[in-house]
Order: sequence, then C-alpha cells, then structure tokens
Amino acid sequence: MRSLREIVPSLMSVSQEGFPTHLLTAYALPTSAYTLESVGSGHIHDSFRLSFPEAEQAPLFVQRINHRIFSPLPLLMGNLEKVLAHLSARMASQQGHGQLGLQLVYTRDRAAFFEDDEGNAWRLFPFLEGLSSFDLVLSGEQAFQGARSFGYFLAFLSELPPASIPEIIPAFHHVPSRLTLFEDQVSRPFEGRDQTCPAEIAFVRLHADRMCQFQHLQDQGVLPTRLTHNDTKFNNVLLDKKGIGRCVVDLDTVMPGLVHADFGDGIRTAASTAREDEADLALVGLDREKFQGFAEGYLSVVRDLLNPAELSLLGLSGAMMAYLIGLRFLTDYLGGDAYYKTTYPEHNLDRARNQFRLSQDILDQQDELNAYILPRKFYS
Ligand code: GN1
Ligand code: MG
Repeated sequence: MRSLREIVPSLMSVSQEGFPTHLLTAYALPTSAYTLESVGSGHIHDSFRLSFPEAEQAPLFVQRINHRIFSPLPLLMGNLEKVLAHLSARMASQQGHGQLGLQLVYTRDRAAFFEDDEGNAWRLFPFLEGLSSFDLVLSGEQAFQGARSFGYFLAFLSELPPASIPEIIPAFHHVPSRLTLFEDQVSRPFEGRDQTCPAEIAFVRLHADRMCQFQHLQDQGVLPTRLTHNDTKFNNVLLDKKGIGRCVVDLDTVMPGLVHADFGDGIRTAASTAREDEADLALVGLDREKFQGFAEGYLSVVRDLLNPAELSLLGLSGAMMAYLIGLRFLTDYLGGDAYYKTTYPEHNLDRARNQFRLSQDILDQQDELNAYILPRKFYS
C-alpha cells in the first residue's frame, strides 16, 4: 500500500499523521489509494473526509474520538446506537418530515468503533454529500430551517424515556456545578491568569443567581427533564442545496437535559452577529431577525410539546447558554487550556469575552425577544 504522503501531499497536516492505515482492513475498505481531508470546526474530536479515488467505495466521514472527554467509549457508542436506531425508525415512517438520520459504519467484527495501537478510538459514517453546515448564519430564513431540524430532533427524542440514555458527561449543563468548578479554578489559576480577567470574573459572579434559576426550576420539577441534544451549535445541523434543514449531527452529548440548553445554544450561535471567537467585541451582538427565524422554526415543530414555564424562559435561554459556554471557556483559560482546542494563548479568554458580550446583549433585549416567542402565531 502506498503511504498517505505519496498520494495526497497537500492534504497532510500534523493532525492527520496519526491515521492508522490498518483501520482500512478492520472496516474491509479498499487499501488502494485514499485521501484524507480535515473537515468541520469542532473543538473536541478530529473529523475527516476519507475518499478512495481509485475504488468504487463511497467517501466516509471519519472521526477520531476525544476519549479523554467522552468516556467510557462503550457507553458513548451504546448511547449513540440507541439514539440512531430510534431516529432511523422514526424517519423511515411517514412522520419523518424529510429529516435524515446518521448511520454508523461497523467494522468487519461488527464493532461500532476501532481502537488503534495508540489507544485512539475511531468511528465511521457514510459521508453525507450535498449537505452543508454553517458556522455563521446568513439569514433569518436559514436560521428558521436549521431550527426546524433541531425541533424535529427534540420531538423525535421525546418518544424515548430520558433515563434510557445515561449521562456521558455528568452535570454537563448544570450551571451551579460549572460555577463551583470555576471558583475552584479562580483560586488556583494557571500562571496568574486571573489577573488578566477581573471584569470577566466579576461578570460571572454578578449573573450567577439569575443563570442558576433554570437548574433550580428543573430540580423543583417545574421544568421537565427531556432527552436533549446539548450541542445545538448551528453548525451541527446540515442543510441541503435548497437550504432546507435535513440532518442534525454530533450526537455524543444527547442525554437528559432542558429544552433551554438546545434552544439557547441554537440562539447563541445562529443569532449572533459574529463567530464565537471574534475578538472585536464591537462586532458581537444578537441579530433579532435571526433570533426570530430560529424561534419560529423551532416553535413551528415543538410549541405544543412545551409547557408554559418552558416557553416563558426560552427568551432568556440564549443568555443563559452564552453565559454558560463563556463560563466554560473562562474556566479553561484560567486552568491553562486543557479542554478546548486553542490556537493562541488568549483564545479561550477571547471566546469568553465574546460570549459574555452576547449574553449581556440578549439580556438587554428580553422584552423584544419574548414578543417573538410568547404569542401564538400561524406557521405554514
Ligand atoms: C464543544 O465539539 P464542539 O465544537 O461541537 C463543546 C460544546 C460547546 C462548544 C462551544 C463535548 O462542541 O459543549 O458548546 O464546543 N462540546 C463538549 O463551541 O464539550
Ligand atoms: Mg460537537
């Protein structure tokens, strides 16, 4: 077999050097020429498009799983298999609403993932041709389309008991626990980094009580626990060439949670005027037209599923998620950047500042945002 370097010199990068060629044999794939190309902009796993220019084999989406974060692997992959089985049954029925499910590719030995000699885990999916993801949303209509798919995702998963998918990352969106981790990190910062961000530390503390209310209301049973996606960044929904939302991806964090995590994460990414690491804060804010598009798309599917308490807090949920994700970025910055991929030393701090700016802007517009959510509208 020829080496990867001989075949695609321009595609080589440090992150691809660890590609284990015996993975091809394990999956009964052609061992002729192949190309491996980095795709996506996720902060956790490494993702590639694997194609075989000289063979019949269709291209595959390959992921090296970050097993420091997602562990144990059998639990992660077992959860994924359960979710995919349910979604594919639902989508094959008359009520699939044009949504597409992911399919795992199995090894020759029927394993859901492959472990290489260095202990890295890999998994494969067919590459979904003709579908695209967007880091930045282009219009209110595009936000509507992606949000509809996230809405269907919540609706389909509401047919499974939340407890059937155990938590893979405990307390993932539990704001009080995240605050405890944060305060612990503030008390022992990496290389005095706390000195560089007093305003951000103060922002966290100022809004802590308000942002914890979601958790308190869940604990009291006012907000129901649902099976949620928990990573509904807008780039985790794929749109087809006509701009129709078709497929929700990145399902590793599906677990019991609140609808506010999904709606809020969608808003903080779909309705922001800038990327989440834009360092010029003058460019960061909430775009109301995109907010409206996202809210209408989501609610066109799930309005009747949600109770009045859930609906009344959707307007605030974008502020809560921007706060929570900013809090996680800031905690990682204070701890020396062990969790998120970063490309420069202040990357996590810039992300935190960006998210706090967005959170504040959403707080400042609560009345206007609630006006899009609370009255019932007619949808086509
Ligand atoms: C991570 O992998 P990616 O980029 O989709 C993170 C999310 C954050 C997001 C912030 C397992 O998601 O929780 O919202 O970064 N995933 C995990 O961009 O921590
Ligand atoms: Mg992800």
